[in-house]
Amino acid sequence: MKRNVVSLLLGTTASTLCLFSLPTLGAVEDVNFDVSTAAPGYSIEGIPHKTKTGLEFPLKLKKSQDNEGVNLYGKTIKDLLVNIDFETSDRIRVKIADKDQKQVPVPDSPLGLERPKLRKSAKKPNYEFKYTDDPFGFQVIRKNDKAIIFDTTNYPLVFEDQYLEITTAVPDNANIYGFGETTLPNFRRDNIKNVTTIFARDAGCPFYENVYGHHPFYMEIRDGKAHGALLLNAHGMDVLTVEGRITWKIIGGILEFYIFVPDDNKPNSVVHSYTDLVGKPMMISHWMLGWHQCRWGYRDIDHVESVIQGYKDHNIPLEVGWVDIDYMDTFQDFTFDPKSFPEDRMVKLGQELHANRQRFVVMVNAGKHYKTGYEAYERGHELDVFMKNPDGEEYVGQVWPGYTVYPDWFHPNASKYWNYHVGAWMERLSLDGVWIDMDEPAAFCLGSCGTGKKDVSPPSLEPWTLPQEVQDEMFAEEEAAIKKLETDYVQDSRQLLYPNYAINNGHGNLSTKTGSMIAYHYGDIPHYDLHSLYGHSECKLTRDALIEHNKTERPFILTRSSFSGSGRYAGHWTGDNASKWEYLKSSITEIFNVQMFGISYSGSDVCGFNDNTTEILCTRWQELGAFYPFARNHNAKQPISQEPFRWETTAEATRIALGIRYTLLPYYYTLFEESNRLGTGVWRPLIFEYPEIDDFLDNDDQVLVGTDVLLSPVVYENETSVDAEFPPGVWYSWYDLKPVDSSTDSVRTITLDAPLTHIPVHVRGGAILPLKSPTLLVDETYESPYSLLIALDERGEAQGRLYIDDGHSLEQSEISDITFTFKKGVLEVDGCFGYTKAEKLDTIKIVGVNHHLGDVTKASIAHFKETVDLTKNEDNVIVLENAGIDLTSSFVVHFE
Ligand SMILES: *[C@@H]1O[C@H](CO)[C@@H](O)[C@H](O)[C@H]1NC(C)=O
Ligand SMILES: *[C@@H]1O[C@H](CO)[C@@H](O)[C@H](O)[C@H]1NC(C)=O
Ligand SMILES: *[C@@H]1O[C@H](CO)[C@@H](O)[C@H](O)[C@H]1NC(C)=O
Ligand SMILES: *[C@@H]1O[C@H](CO)[C@@H](O)[C@H](O)[C@H]1NC(C)=O
Ligand SMILES: *[C@@H]1O[C@H](CO)[C@@H](O)[C@H](O)[C@H]1NC(C)=O
Ligand SMILES: *[C@@H]1O[C@H](CO)[C@@H](O)[C@H](O)[C@H]1NC(C)=O
Ligand SMILES: CC(=O)N[C@H]1CO[C@H](CO)[C@@H](O)[C@@H]1O
Repeated sequence: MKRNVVSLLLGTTASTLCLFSLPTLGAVEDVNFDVSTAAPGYSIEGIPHKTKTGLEFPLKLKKSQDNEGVNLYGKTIKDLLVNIDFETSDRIRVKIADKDQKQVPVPDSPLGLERPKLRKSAKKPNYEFKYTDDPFGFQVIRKNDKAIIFDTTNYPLVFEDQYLEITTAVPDNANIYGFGETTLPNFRRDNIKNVTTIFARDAGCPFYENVYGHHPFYMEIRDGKAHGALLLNAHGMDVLTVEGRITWKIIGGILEFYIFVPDDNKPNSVVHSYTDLVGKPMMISHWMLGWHQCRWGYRDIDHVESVIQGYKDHNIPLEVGWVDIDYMDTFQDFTFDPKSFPEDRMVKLGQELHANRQRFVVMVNAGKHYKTGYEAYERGHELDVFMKNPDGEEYVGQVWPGYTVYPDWFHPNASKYWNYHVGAWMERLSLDGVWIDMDEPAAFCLGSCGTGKKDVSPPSLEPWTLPQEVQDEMFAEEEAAIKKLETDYVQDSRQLLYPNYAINNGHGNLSTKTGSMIAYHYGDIPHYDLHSLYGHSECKLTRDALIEHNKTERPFILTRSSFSGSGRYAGHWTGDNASKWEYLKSSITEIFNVQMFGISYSGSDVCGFNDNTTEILCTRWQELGAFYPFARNHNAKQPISQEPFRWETTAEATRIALGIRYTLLPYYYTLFEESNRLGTGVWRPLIFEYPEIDDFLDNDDQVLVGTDVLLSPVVYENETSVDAEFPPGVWYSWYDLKPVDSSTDSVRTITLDAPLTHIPVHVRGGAILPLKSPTLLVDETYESPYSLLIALDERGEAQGRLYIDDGHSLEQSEISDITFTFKKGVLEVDGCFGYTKAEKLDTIKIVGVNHHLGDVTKASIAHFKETVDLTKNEDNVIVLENAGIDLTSSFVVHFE
């Protein structure tokens, strides 16, 4: 569930109107896109000296007339220290920090980011670093083509306690991707004049505004070559992408840039380098690849059971049953609604799902009811783990149960607290994972919630539904209370509640609808400095708690809020979108971004969260959603039901598309292993695989699953065909195995038929895909023998890979990593065969044989020294059936 406040206004005419208007931010016109030319800048003091890993030198503020350009929005910091670290051959760090170390960087801990401990500087870096002394500026130059990929030398550097500004030059019309989290229709950024605000926020996906996660990372593709940069900073910021430059305007912390320059200049390698730093995406279990069903607003447990039955009755795969906050007793974590979701029935539901080899996941929220006698409050209070107000009392927000307190994940007792609650909860319901929500953290207070409200009920559980005058009054009261706390108790010299530089935050004031900026974390650090790390740190502690509970299973966590590196702990859904065509389309962009941020297990709510879906929209969405790395249909409370079996066309389209997904399970799983090892996304934009092809720079309508499967979905209303772009080479339709076109050396745009229940899917000539025979369940599908689809390229060759392990254990003692190579009529199967459980390969299908293997009728399997007949039931395709080969050692098959 979840969602922002605007979404709850659905059903009123006023908000319905606003749902259709794209940018809702009144403040956009107020954004100052200029750079601060008045700022005096800094110069290097003395001679830079070498460190073990690079260079270090102090900077001093330059003199300016009458201090002009000083204290623009905060207090100018005069003395800085620069560290340049040549960390690896493809990564350089440029850190500009205040000499006194008063500014709060991202903590060097798993709750922030564990920085690598390096002893020496990279031997042969792919980059050069240059700087100017007066004023100080720097450049990073890519060695292999001398391109200046980062260049601050012609722009001001501003370093104040609450305002930092830095700019890099980029080419006009630069191809920039990333910066988030924000919901965008297009993957390639608007680089003419745009702002991306980065600050974790509970908001139902308004386009162009900041939403749940904080990811100050981008990639640029220039002349077919890619590089990337992360500004590791957790403070609120505006990133201005303007013709010729990128400007960061940040309200705190330090400037800590990591610039990624892989030697092969490939986009995927940039993601690889980035995730070397922030952490690789978590490895998933087989079952997590199955289809998930959820809804906020299931009336009672019978309703949930009827939905699960509905899937069965319509022969649609369902792997995981989910329950949103509805099951809770007055929305309190770790409780049961005694009437609609009694504990015994919930326990039984978990047991039934397991008996049917399905899985069970429920929601847990961040805020805990501030109520005497409520266990999750009392225990946390005893351990003293909740965030504090400046007066030392527990900080109070408001979420679904009423007034709430918030665990401070930075507190030393937090893991003790969380391990207990999460562990006990998993045990009690025999859950397979948890869904953590409202972890921005969300709070419903209109201004900011106050202090001392234990056992008190708020004026309304949904304050945004009150008449505007009442809301205004509450806002004023809340603001007054928080201001008083600030005046009476806060020692900080900064303006934490209302910093002078107002980032373009969608909710306006920073504390609105989230934790107060003057709530405190352990070590007296104001929320102002850690806000965007709340969800990330909760993910880390939740993962620890799940592992503590079951030390052998891969944990399952789905989170709404995230930070750079959260992908190592959790998956992410893109939040509370709406059942609208724009959101079906933008889900592609969002998933591309999130994949690039290192969160491979990600998807959007299929058929849309808010608003009524339609049969056609839901059908198209199911078709595409069936291929999301994380695939779940999820709905809000008010809209009409949208499970895929509600309409026969939707059911039919879903059966077809999920049939393909389940067939591709070994391919997906192999991609997830690669992602876990290298960082690369499971879903990729075409430009990531074909960076030299300019046509793909702004293609965000089509999706590559890995390198070999191309989706060309219908994402526009009423369309029944797709103009799909195909990279050079042969591409075969998944359905009839016919090549799309014979031209092989250029990009082709081909109009594909896409009647309502059909999503065009193509396989790359040159690929070998490991497949299974689909059933309604993942485990059962996995029990079927493997088959191979060999799609020949124009030379009659193909390659592929298959990763096998037990599919669920955290540590694997046996794995197989198998490579398939097809050349000149011979299939060679090689690699490592550590997984000893017998895995059969039964069918080998070769596609595109006419030019290469036209007359072949027999195959001999060297390993078995026998010859088998081939069938040729379709033009251009030959099939070897009932091969019965054990995938436990290398072998060769000759097609004669
Ligand atoms: C950002 O770009 C989009 C798409 O071009 C545009 O609709 C939006 O208004 C721009 N935002 C600003 C602040 O200019
Ligand atoms: C952790 O909890 C214990 C037990 O309640 C308490 O005595 C201790 O003060 C807590 N630690 C901190 C750092 O608050
Ligand atoms: C932010 O807070 C200030 C001070 O209380 C108030 O005047 C202003 O209206 C608030 N802005 C928004 C967008 O809520
Ligand atoms: C961990 O989970 C697996 C799979 O559900 C189960 O088989 C195993 O018994 C669990 N281990 C413990 C210690 O609970
Ligand atoms: C959704 O559909 C229901 C049932 O047809 C209708 O009552 C409701 O008003 C619709 N909601 C919206 C926001 O259109
Ligand atoms: C789609 O078709 C319906 C029914 O003919 C029509 O009402 C709607 O406006 C069309 N939508 C678009 C985007 O053309
Ligand atoms: C629930 C919902 O629709 N949320 C947002 C969806 O996007 C529109 C358009 O950007 C916003 O106005 C809504 O608030």
